[in-house]
Amino acid sequence: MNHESPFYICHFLRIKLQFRFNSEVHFIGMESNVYTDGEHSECSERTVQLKNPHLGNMDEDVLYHLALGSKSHDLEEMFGDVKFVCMGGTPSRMKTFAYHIMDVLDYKLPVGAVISEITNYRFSLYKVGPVLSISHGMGVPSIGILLHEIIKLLYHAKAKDPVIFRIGTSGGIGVESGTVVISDNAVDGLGNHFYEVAVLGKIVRRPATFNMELIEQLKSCVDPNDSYETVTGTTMCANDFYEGQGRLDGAICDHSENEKMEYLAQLRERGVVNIEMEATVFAALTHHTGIRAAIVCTTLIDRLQGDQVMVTKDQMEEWQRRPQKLVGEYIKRSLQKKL
Ligand code: R2B
Ligand code: URA
Repeated sequence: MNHESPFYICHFLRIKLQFRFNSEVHFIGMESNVYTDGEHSECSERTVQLKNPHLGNMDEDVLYHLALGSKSHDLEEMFGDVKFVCMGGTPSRMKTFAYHIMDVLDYKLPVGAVISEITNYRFSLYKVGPVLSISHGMGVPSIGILLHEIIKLLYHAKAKDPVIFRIGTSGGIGVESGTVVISDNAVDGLGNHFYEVAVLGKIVRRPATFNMELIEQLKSCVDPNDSYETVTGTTMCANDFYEGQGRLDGAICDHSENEKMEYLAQLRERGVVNIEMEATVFAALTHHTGIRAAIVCTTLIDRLQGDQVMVTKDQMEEWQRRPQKLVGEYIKRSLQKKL
């Protein structure tokens, strides 16, 4: 089916964005600096915890980059059923993923309908049943902002025990291009296992930790008939695509080819399988708020072979679908309680 066909154009799931600033938001069940909704914390399924004592004093929480608000929108009505949030770099990939999830969950759109963005102010957001699919842009600051707002969104929506995935692209080290990597560890460009942020002029460090049970569950969803490998390993999160990943092909470069190869070999020895640009903050913010989360990336290049990403459009599309297939399978089994 051509989802973009004019015959299917109708604004399925489109929600008009309105901001109102005059009703009240209540945060219930305040306990030290951890916030849970008392009504829901007794359920077997957990609601999201925020780690911010100030939010309870605010009338409205404006999720500015999502163009949503806790008073202007009925977030519980809109997102209370969310069980999975899937993030990826580009709007088009996340739209494709939304359609993939429709197939996986056997969702049928009414005749004449297409999936449409709920919001596309800074990030493109789609919802298919219990699955949110949202683009995160490039790099730690961009996904960091999105994570703050998505975690608050899940909190306001009273979502039960949601899982967050990043389905992304990366550069591999010593693995064939197109290999899928499930991150079991995240390090920054200095090899630190934490996410570092300057707060009030001081460095605050938060452990970049993944949920091992979730990783094992994902591994169990790997299709043994796949024509490519799916591996587990450490992901290095760089703050740059060029110099920060040791490339020789940026506009500026002060290191030699030998130095680059030595550095990549050292990374490989320490268990780094791939390099991307979001893993530390993703692991740290989800871990700090007690949300299960995982990163599944495809590799677009083996960095031991070169720096330039030279992939045909078809190849790129096929490789990008690989993490989507794995996460889609996880979602299906999870909803069928078959994990
Ligand atoms: C992978 O690809 C992007 C850079 O091209 C970046 O967002 C990442 O993590
Ligand atoms: N994304 C990255 O961050 N690095 C690569 O080499 C490829 C994709």
